[in-house]
Amino acid sequence: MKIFRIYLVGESNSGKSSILRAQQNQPFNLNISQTIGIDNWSFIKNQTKFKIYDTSGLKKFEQATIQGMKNANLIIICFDLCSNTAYKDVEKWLNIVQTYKSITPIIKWISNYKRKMKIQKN
Ligand SMILES: Nc1nc2c(ncn2[C@@H]2O[C@H](COP(=O)(O)OP(=O)(O)OP(=O)(O)O)[C@@H](O)[C@H]2O)c(=O)[nH]1
Ligand SMILES: [Mg+2]
Repeated sequence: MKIFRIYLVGESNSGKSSILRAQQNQPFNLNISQTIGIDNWSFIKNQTKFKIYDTSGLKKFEQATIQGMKNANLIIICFDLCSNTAYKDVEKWLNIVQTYKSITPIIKWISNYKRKMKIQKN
């Protein structure tokens, strides 16, 4: 079976684990704990195993994230659009990805801004 590895990267608190929880159809949780190291979760579709790696945004795990994402087929840079450092954060991760990946990755930026707005209104 083919394996397709997806890495969620970005600063701590950018919402990586929350995006993964949404993918798993789990309810939103404001008290979600910080990721330690790298978690992974997988599903099978079209005879392909999709493995999603939920990395920690903490500085002390950055090297582990960099080593892991060298095997990625897709890297998703997550950021918190409500943060005034969002653009800097994305730039930092873009630089890391471009420095350490030997091939040009497909990079997708995800913002869960709309969901944030909805929650803040309630
Ligand atoms: N209001 C709101 N809060 C969110 C949203 N997404 C995530 N959060 C909250 O932001 C905090 C951080 O979310 P996480 O998903 O743990 O962030 P993370 O990127 O996995 O963080 P690390 O594991 O430390 O790297 C948690 O309290 C979440 O509940 C959102 O769309 N709206
Ligand atoms: Mg997390």
